[in-house]
Amino acid sequence: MNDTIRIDEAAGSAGQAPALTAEAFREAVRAKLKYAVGKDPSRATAKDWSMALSLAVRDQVVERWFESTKASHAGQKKHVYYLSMEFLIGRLLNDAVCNLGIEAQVRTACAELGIDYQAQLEQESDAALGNGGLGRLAACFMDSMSTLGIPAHGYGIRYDHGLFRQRFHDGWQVEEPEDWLVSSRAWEFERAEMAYLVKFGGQISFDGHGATYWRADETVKAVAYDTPIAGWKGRHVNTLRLWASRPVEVLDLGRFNHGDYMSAAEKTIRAETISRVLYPDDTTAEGKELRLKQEYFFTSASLQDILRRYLEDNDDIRKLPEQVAIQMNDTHPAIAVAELMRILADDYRLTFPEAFEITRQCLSYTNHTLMPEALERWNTNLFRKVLPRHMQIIEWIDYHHLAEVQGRNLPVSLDNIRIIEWGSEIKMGSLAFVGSRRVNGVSALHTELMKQTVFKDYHLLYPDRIVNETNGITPRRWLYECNPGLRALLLEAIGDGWVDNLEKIEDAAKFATDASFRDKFAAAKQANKVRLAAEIERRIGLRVDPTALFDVQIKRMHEYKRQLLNVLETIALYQAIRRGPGAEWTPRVKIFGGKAAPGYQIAKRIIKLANDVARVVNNDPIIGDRLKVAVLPNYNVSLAEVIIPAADLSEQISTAGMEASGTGNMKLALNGALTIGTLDGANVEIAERVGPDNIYIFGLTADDVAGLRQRGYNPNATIDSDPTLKGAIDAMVNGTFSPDDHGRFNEVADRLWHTDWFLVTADFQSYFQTQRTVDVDYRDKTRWTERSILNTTKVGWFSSDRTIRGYSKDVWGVEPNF
Ligand code: GPW
Repeated sequence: MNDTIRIDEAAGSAGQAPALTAEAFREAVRAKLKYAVGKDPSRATAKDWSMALSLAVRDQVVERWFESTKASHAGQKKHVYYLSMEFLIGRLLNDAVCNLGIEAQVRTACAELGIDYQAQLEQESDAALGNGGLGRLAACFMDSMSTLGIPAHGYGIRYDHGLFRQRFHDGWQVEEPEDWLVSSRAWEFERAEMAYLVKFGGQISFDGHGATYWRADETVKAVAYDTPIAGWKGRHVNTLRLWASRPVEVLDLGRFNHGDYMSAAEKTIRAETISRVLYPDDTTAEGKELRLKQEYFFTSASLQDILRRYLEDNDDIRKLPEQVAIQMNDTHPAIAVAELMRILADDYRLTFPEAFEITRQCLSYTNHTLMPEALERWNTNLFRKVLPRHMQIIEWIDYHHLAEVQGRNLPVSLDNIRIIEWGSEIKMGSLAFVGSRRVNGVSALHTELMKQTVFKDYHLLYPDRIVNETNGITPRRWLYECNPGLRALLLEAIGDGWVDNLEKIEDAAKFATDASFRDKFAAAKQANKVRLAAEIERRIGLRVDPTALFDVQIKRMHEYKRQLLNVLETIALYQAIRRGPGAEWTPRVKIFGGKAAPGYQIAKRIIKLANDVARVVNNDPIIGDRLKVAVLPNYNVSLAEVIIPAADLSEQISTAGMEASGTGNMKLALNGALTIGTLDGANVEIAERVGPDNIYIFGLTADDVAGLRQRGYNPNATIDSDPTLKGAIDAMVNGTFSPDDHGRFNEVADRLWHTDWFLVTADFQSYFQTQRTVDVDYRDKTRWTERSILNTTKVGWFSSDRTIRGYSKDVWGVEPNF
């Protein structure tokens, strides 16, 4: 049965989305339900329909995918490879439908089949193969590379279990395994024949004639799973290739036949463990053996695949850099430096100096943090045990690099540029830097700090290597798809040029003073808030007033992101309202969402604090609708898609100098939220673009923070001199929010009193005052909407399309096709 759909070839060749009729699509879904899912309509569950629908849409994507692959081969252009431990993709059905421009037909077909499109979308599980910003950035980049027609592959790990599901039990975070594969399989193709061997451990020997042998003591097979990623209008489709780890032999038959069933399966379990789970730590490096194996596993398989593809059309391995640009998303794939050298030297018999030259022309490295606890270091003993050959290669690189530098007579400290520190730890950031063509930061401020701090000496040695590529977000998912109300308004006002050229959204800035546009803009926001209010009630049973100010902080729970500052302000506001309920208050709903790493005790306690505060505030009859606190469990991409369009105020309140960029800040501003934030990461650039009247900046600058920390900050005096702050901290420890356990937050308070490394107390007053200005400003609805429109229309520069154009030019040396 041929159940693919005839596409209008004339339209297709013009680079436009081919026409697809609703009837043809409806029949395709019917056929999928019957022949691929194996169900009769009368028996089909919602999941069955959703699968049939996804498979029918997938066929549409596959058509363009083949064309793109053929065109890339024929074009013989340089190919981009994006290596990332994390891809936080989220759901794919609506994304594919919107990118292909077939939403109308799909909706009509669904209606005719008697199924609800929206409900179908919610059947799909959220592919959470990432922790937070870094993984979501990789997903936005995949979207943009397809949209720009850049031939590219994303490479990562096909974890059986992505990021844990978060539940609250009595306000405490509880982690549960998630099972995305149960319903997301519709989008991937297993490539059983695309498999590579990856070795670990063992011994190295030399034959005396220049050949090196690595006799490993463990070998696993990396099997490819491909997901097509369609760009805007389906003009180009790239591949996300994720590797699953499998045993080389399925079963130890010898042991099995001896009745030793358990140990017969042992190798299988050992091998499959490598791609079993995503490490749930965000911006903290854990020096665990399994993590190292995961990093090497996907990097090695990806490099083997890259070289195989290169050699299909080329025969001179030395010309690899002309065809191949490999991006390392942070240091997680930094072992690529040693692995590519190993392959070139040991398999292709190039000398180390030759191999090193080629390697550093192919690879580039993106740094996403300067926080010491996040910079990966590997113990040399562990490393030598798992990757003995790579240890030798890294020792060679370190030695030769130092020798090269010593000859240059520059004022750098050799200790600062060593890759192997004290002979006992490998600094992966240093390895990545030395092995790269370009190294980039992710916002202007962050790149500047890279040059001044962590990579200071390297920057002296290689002044052209560090470049800035400020992060961006895809306007397809983060406006067109998640905010249909605003999308429709923009389409009506300025057409659709902004969808793949987001700076055009500025054409709508002139409507900020147009009363009728403003009303429609406000109405779209209001509808989104009603939708979110319903979701809040559904999830946590809390009723909120959808006309209140929606104040949103959604991101991983981390001390440096300072959810605690927000909670303290909530407490202080609660106390103020209680003292004077008759005053003029601006009704507010504080919305929190975010997971804490399972081992991050203090972050988990702050979640508990937020929940305890929420319980007390939400049930206090004196407070009523003046203040509500909604702590939403299991924040993920899909929940973000509901929260972001509904936000009025975006909390970006990290300690200045600590958030490399942030990307939630961009998503919220694009959807019309005003930012309250510090001059940190990309907030600085957002402020430049929206202008000082349309953003609330408060607190210490990165320079202030550095100075204060150097002088030694004493929070005591600050707390004692600010009764509002002191009142809030006191309430935290006197049992107001934890009557069952007065001591529950003692440790949190002690940290504030004694060290306060993240300078929560230092910024409190400025933050609290700024929030009161927000209260007053929000009451002027006309003016607020005007400023909200100016946020939406002035942040077009933060499209990930712009970011990818930057990488193409400054880092990869490729030319976008669109
Ligand atoms: F530690 N980021 C993240 F730098 O989400 F590797 N996970 C991580 O493990 C790291 C960084 C790492 C984030 C940054 O914290 C955020 O500021 C940035 O916007 C994002 O990466 C994308 O660049």
